[in-house]
Amino acid sequence: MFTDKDSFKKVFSESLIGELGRPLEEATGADVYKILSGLIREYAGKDWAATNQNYKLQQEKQVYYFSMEFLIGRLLGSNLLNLGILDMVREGLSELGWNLEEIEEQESDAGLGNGGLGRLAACFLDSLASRQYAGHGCGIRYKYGLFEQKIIDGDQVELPDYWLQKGNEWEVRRADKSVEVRFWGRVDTRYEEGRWVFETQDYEAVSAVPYDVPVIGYGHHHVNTLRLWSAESTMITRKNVASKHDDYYKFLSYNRSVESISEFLYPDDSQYEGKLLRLKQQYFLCSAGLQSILRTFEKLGLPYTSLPDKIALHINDTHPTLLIPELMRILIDEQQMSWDEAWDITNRTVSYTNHTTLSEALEKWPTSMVKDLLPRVFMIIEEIDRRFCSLLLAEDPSNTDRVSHMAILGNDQVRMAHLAIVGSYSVNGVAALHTEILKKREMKSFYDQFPERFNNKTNGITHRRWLIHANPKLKQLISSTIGDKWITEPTDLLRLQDYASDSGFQTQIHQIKQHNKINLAAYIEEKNGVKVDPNSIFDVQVKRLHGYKRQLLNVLHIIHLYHEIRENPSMDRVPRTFIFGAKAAPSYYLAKRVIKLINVVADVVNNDPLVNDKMKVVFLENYSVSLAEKIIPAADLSEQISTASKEASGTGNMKFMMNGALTIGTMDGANVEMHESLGDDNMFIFGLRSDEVLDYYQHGGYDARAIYHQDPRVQRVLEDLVQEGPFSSAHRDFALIYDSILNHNDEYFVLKDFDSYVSTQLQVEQTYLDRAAWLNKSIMNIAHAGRFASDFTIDQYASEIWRIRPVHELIMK
Ligand code: 26V
Repeated sequence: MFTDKDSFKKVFSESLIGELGRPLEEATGADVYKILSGLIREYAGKDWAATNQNYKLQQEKQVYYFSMEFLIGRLLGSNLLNLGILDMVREGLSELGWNLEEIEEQESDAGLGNGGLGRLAACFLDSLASRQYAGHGCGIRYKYGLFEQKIIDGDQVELPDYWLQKGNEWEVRRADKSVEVRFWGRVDTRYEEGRWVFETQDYEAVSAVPYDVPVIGYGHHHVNTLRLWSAESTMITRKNVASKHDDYYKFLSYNRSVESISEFLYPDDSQYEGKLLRLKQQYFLCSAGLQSILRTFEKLGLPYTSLPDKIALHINDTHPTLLIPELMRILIDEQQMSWDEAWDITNRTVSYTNHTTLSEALEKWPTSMVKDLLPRVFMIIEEIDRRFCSLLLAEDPSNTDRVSHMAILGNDQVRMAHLAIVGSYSVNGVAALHTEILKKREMKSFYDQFPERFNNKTNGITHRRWLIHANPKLKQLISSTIGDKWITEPTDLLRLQDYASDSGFQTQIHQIKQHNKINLAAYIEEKNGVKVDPNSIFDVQVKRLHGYKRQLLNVLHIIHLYHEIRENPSMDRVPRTFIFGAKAAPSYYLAKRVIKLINVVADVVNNDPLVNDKMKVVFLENYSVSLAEKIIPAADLSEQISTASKEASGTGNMKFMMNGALTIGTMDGANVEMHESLGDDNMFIFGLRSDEVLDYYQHGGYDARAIYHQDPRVQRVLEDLVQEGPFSSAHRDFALIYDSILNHNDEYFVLKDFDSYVSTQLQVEQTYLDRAAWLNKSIMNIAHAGRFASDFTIDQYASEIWRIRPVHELIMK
């Protein structure tokens, strides 16, 4: 196709003419993006085919990562990088008069995820391919991704994200690989030739059509597949449409209901709601994914007893847990296996990751809903539950409390986490602290029952997207200082420790940070019309908006600072720019009030000449993967201030660290492990520890009002939320926030941690004044970030959970 810059330029120009009939001079940015991405897909196509061919020949064990979310963002840049042709293409385009970074902006973000869980799935796909594992993604091709956020008058407004409008250059529709998924109906049970036969009648059939996206690994011509399923009406139903007028309308309405299955991503991150359509989506993913996997498996010509040797099925949180009864159904009803045989295979094939201990996020489906929608699957869940409960009872006949506490079915609900644990051979948490909390508290009885299943896999991030692609100047500097080895072995970044106090190196780190800050400042001015000072501390909190993440603590500190500076305008304070980005679930009213509060505070602060040269506040709308890539490289300070015990891991914390930001944070999630590497010298830790928080939850004893009465600073900032004044008025009503703190006893301990947060922020300022000291810490952060590369995490999943090794013997181009 093309092998160097000149042949690239030639092929590119010819394709423009050949495919769009446009000469170079007349091409638009959109044309250039379309042709370029098409060429790249074709370029990777050979490797994709070769990888698949090799899997077939070697009969390699395949891992399938089932996830309702893959927050992959844009693919052009990361694909060029992983193919090793980024610089060549950038230069070639530049000689043709185009800037690659601007062309990248033409691509819509694939926002098929809510937050951490979905982005983790995307980082894992990148690492699976880059480390040459046979590991694929299995998800849903939502027509609408996570809503687009607009800020109007300070409020969040949600707009549909029709990301496919301009087409998706990376996907390939594979209609020939469609499968049928069945809903509703009733089960006929009969005894035939010595065994029970279960047959579902009068079901509604839906056609699941896969769209495959190549997942291109770094440097090895290794290309895996992300298979995203789309729901369509089946041909059979279409043919069944009689000429009768009435049936035609019935068909149209059936068609609409079918297509709604893959219509949109549920935006309610961390908040469970028992919606029928969501249950349909989950079963649709599990059934379609599993059928296509088993088709591939059957081509190997091996008995089903060898399934666990050839296939690993991983479920990302409980959302795809129906995989367990669905696999049982296929093995028993279609492969005529006995229960015990089927259970043994299922139990040795499925593994599960837990991503949260928030009780409001635990999925519990109403039994009647599962029973009606999936009658045969429900029978199997009942049987799994019956056997599990009798096992518990046999072990400890007097302890019926334990049985009802651990049962899969209880209170007319199907408890998905229980089903996931009982049906899997591995259950992992996503950071050391989180896994300990699962074992000792949230899932203690299951840990006591199956201790060998529980393990920790601390999350990671792909350094290719989050450092090499997002921060090319930093990448350049690192490579010219310690060589390129860190690119394939990220822990080699540790060698940067030797340069932490080197003033020449510090200056270069500083210059890169300034360059990134100037770029972000330009973006802020363009989007928000606010001029910010690139010499101020860029203090950043970007993540989903949730009570436990405590954006409120950050805002209360800003209000406090505002008062301090106004009272004493000549006071010597280091200028700060507070930057926020966050989407709130559309129905999470309190979270939306916090967005409004941030915007109101921003408006007041940014327009007050008394404070204005010392502080600015900006809320960047529509936080997304591509926006994160602009913000994170420009951050000085990373806010990771969740109520200890509540943030399972966090992954934003790792991205900031890798880009040289210092963290102010609680001892929560992966912050604990960051602190283990960095020590007190290189991280700002404050606030309650998780044990203290959990003890308060268990035994009570916290009184938010007492703090309000003791601390005049707290009183002042809280009264600002409800008294007529700079921040509040009749149409700026923050009484709900005030109530949540004082009348509902501050569930997330904002007041309790306020004092230590304020004093730690002062420490941050003092440190920033000493530029050499700050840069030293910044370099130490980059140096220790290699441990949090997802390549490392994936190696652990591969060897300890999935039992697979990298595939090195690929047929090369
Ligand atoms: C939950 C639900 C509940 C049902 C409705 C839709 C929906 C969508 C997403 C979720 C997932 C919430 C769990 C989650 O995202 N956890 C985050 O996982 C990250 C990756 O492990 C981790 O870093 C974050 O700490 C954790 O909050």
